[in-house]
Amino acid sequence: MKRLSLLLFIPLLVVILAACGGENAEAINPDDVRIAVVVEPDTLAVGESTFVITLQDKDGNAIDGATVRAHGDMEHEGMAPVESETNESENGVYRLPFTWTMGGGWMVTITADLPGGGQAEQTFDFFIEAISEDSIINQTHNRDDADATEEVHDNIDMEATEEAE
Ligand SMILES: [Cu+2]
Repeated sequence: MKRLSLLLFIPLLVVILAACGGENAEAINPDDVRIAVVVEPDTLAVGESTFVITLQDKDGNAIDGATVRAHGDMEHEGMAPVESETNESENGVYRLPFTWTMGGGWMVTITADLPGGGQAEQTFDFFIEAISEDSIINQTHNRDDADATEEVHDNIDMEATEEAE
């Protein structure tokens, strides 16, 4: 019974120490930082988008207080790189505006200057459709809004009939 209570006490102590450690902003080993990126909207097309970047340590704890940068290059030569930066985050999630200036293959390097010093970096590949984001939204809208499309067709038919007379 004594051994059991000791076993319970040790994890509790670890939790308390971990909670206190946050205030000291202990240096995080950059090799232990996990960088995850989701792009909004999820349709990858020319135009404005947002990188939703999550920073976590090796235990899955959110990392706030970093400065996060995106540097995007196309796979071919002769394009101006696209850059973006933020130091605002919530629960380790950083939102970074990013503009895809051309369709094709992109390499985006996400760099995080960590709060305790050090830098984590990871490169992600994306393929961007040459059509604009707006045209994709419009296509989807028309498909979903079948009634509106039918109305347009009705109008066209009426006009055609009038012209014929
Ligand atoms: Cu290009």
